[in-house]
Amino acid sequence: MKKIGKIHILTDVVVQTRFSHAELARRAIAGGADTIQFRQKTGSTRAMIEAGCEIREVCRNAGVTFLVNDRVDVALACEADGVHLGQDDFPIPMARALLGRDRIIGGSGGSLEEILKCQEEGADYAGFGPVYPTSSKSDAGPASGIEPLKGLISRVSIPIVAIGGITPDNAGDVMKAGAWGVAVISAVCCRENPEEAVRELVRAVFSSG
Ligand code: TZP
Ligand code: MG
Repeated sequence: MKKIGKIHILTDVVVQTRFSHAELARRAIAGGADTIQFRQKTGSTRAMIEAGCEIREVCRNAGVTFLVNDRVDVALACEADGVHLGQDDFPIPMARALLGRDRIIGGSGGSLEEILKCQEEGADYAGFGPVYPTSSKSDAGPASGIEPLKGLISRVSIPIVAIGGITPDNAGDVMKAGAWGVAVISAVCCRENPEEAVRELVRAVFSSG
């Protein structure tokens, strides 16, 4: 059974430089994160594999799902539980051929069309966003708000993870809109105490029903 968690924390060492990827993963898991997505856009492949393997150990010891953003090769090298692929990344069907049936493949989209494409191509879940304004992704489109999120959830069958500007204050609203879970960068990585930030998110997500 694939474990697609509800609290996806994306590790990021650009929006903050105090903590390494593995340290962010450790703190997020201590706060209750059930999925860690390793997100590193620059640097050598070797450094990515080293960081990825370190996070994999942290996640494996805690029984937490470990996904790699963008890089199917790094996911394979680190024996990750899966990958998260955007519209311009590795094509989902080709990733599936390499990763096999059992690993998790998440897709990303900012519109109903893109999310339906992820579903048709065999994604296990899709990240939809930005739902709220974000400064963590330079090429993110305009924020959708809640209504389009709700609308698309009624049209797709795979779990939808909301992303973009998610905080403990609005996480309950996206869950009420029908999201399976939330994915967060700055509201955790940039907080003075990332562990406490995840605890607040967990409370908002699980008390929204
Ligand atoms: N995809 C859509 S918005 C976004 C990504 C990766 C950035 C989310 O970051 P934050 O800081 O949680 O808004
Ligand atoms: Mg990507």
